[in-house]
Amino acid sequence: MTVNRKILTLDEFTLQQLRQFPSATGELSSLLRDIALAAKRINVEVNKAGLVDILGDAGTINVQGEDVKKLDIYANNQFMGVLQHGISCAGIGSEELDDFVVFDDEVSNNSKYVVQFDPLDGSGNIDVNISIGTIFSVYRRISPLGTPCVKEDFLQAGNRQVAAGYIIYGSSTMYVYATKRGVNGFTLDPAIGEFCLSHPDIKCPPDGKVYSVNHGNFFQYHENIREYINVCQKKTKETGGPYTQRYIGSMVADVHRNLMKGGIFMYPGTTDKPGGKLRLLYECNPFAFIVEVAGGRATDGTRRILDIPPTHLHERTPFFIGSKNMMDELDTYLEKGK
Ligand code: P6P
Repeated sequence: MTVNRKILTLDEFTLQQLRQFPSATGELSSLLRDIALAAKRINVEVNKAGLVDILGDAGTINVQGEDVKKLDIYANNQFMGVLQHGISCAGIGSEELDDFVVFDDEVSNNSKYVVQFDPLDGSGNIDVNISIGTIFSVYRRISPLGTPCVKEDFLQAGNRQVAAGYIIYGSSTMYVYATKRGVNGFTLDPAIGEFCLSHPDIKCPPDGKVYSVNHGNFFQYHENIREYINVCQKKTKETGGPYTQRYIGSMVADVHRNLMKGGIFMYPGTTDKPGGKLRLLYECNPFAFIVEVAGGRATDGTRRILDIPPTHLHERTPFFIGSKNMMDELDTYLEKGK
């Protein structure tokens, strides 16, 4: 008897994927479900941020030197909690923590994966009700099973990711994750408290009409980038435009929109921040993995993001990501004068 299930929950989907690989241990599926549980708990708090005293600064400064919002801490602790008490994760790296955390218990030391995450990206937007998000990246550890994970487990290039994903807390709450087999999106159904498959096999359109960049930094960008931005503004129907500029200061929301509808997101280096602002390990690598699996591209302006060898946990990189043909056109400007 075939069971007709029009709407698959995340649990059912991951188990369905697992059944296709009888030799799989189920650790990755379990890890993805653990992340979903933490996301559901965070979603409850995000949705009532204006109603309870969880809003506003926690009065502390994080390793990035930024005011830490109480939700940042709550979100960080939720992810650490589910991962530490699961069966799949040996340790974590987080935007909110100075160094990586080794769980160092018998089950964790025998777990195959380590996870990097930004628990609540765009948290500066919490107080003004703009969409925010969680970003995560999963690696198979390179240190021997049965021992505590080590720093090298967290400093692998992005092309070694096993899975990556994000949760966007917006008009609805969506959980999007990629493995090498594809990108799938799940929308939270509050009625049953489950993420349900709503966007199977997401593909990034090869072309788009949206460019996302902080124009306030325009005169701090390299001249080749300024030239490309001017080209975006001059696009006509005849040249694949007109383009629209959309930038809401929350990367998860900006990149999600461009992934779904086509577009390009840019956070270039500036004269103030030549190395860029965004973090390689837990912001750029996960999105680069997701967008590449969906057919798009991601670079630092010169190198493929996924090929950059990390040197430390919180390193920054210039970041360009989006529709393949838009990225290819951007490259023609970035290569000038090289
Ligand atoms: P700016 C949020 O703080 C964030 O890390 C990303 O989510 C966002 O895209 C970017 O910074 C916005 O930075 O300098 O343009 O305000």
